[in-house]
Amino acid sequence: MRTQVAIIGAGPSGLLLGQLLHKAGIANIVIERQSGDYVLGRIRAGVLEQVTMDLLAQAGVAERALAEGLPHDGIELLFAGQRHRIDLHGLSGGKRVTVYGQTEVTRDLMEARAAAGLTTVYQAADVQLHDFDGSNPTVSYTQGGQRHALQCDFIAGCDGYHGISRQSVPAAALRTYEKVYPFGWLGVLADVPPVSHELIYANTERGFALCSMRSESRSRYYVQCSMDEQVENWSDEAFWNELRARLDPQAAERLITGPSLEKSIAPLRSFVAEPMRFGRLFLAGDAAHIVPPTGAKGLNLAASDVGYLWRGLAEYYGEKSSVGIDRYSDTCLRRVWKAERFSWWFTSLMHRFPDNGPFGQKIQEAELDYLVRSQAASTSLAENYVGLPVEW
Ligand code: RFL
Ligand code: PHB
Repeated sequence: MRTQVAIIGAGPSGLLLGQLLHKAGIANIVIERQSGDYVLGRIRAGVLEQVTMDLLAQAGVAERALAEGLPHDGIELLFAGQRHRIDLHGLSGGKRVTVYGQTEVTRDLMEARAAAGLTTVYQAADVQLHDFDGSNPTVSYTQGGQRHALQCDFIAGCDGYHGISRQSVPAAALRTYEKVYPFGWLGVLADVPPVSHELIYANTERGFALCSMRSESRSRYYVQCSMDEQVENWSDEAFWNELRARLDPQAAERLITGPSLEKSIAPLRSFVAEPMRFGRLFLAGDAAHIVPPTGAKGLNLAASDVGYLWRGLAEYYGEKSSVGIDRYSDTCLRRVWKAERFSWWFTSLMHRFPDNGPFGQKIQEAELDYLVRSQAASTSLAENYVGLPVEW
């Protein structure tokens, strides 16, 4: 088998890249370890920047996100018992975000890929990458008990943090940066109307909480928890009680509870691998970098990586120029590090850290107060939250 670009991973990065390359007339095959249903069962991101929406439109898959996604012009910060609105739209010169689940983005991309008749190999075991430092890269994998080899011009490693692509790069060629946070997020998805029409990020004595949503009738809530906790030990009732205790009285009263559709604990991590290109292998999305979810940046960064990679590859095949792919890593990393900084900062500001101490606590309170009283500080939050500009 041969294709132009072999894409490892059918998450949002891999599927979006596949669709954009297809639109540019570039052949590609996606190789995914799991089944399609398994990929769709993972509940993750919910907030899309305009840059991500624009890329979905360029890939021809924005119709449902535009029709069903909820445009949000602001977020609320809750601390010291009071909510404060950050006017994202007003402070960012008219930008907004769209609340639309990653599951739905993935579903739309899968359907578009199937409709275009493009090949996706699901349940591919023991995926291995070969010769990407030479001119004839190959991807091998086992499916249905048989070993297959896929030859290609380039490999796009879109296989997430635990994927094989980054691990295939010789350790000496890779520099990694990592920070692990001393807590996780316990998340619940439920078919109940959201407590408020905008997202609420709460810093409380009991820890961080986030009220998000997927639609007018489906809510997504999170509470900061210790990484020693077991999800099985959290009944729905215990979760709702903990969330309610972290809200202001008005929100607590409005909170509608119901059976959870999904409940999970996610660790929080900051991670970057540099560079994002090795010969004919490109890393994109979570395969190259992880942010803690507080700033809602993970999926959006994955999309902007893909935006650069797709443009670089289209230039390579169309104009026979390798300028775009040669600049890929540096250009992506400039945006990645700014999103890393923002996600780390917002995480540090909104969570209770076991080792913060009374001085750290007072500094956090002062910064929160400054953030909502200073237009300069609120503007910086808004500018980052809606998404920093891309360089294309
Ligand atoms: P994914 O989604 O992990 O997809 C990678 C795919 O690769 C497959 N794979 C392999 N395939 C073949 N061979 C192998 N050896 C393979 N190993 C793995 C996997 O099965 C999978 O299908 O990475 P991708 O595409 O780069 O997408 C990244 C996003 O999923 C991620 O950044 C976001 O979900 C992060 N995130 C958020 N991002 C936002 O922009 N806004 C948000 O509001 C937001 N909220 C979140 C989040 C992540 C969370 N968790 C659970 C980490 C909330 C949470 C709780
Ligand atoms: C979500 O809806 O899952 C979500 C929203 C905002 C975040 C993180 C997660 O910052």
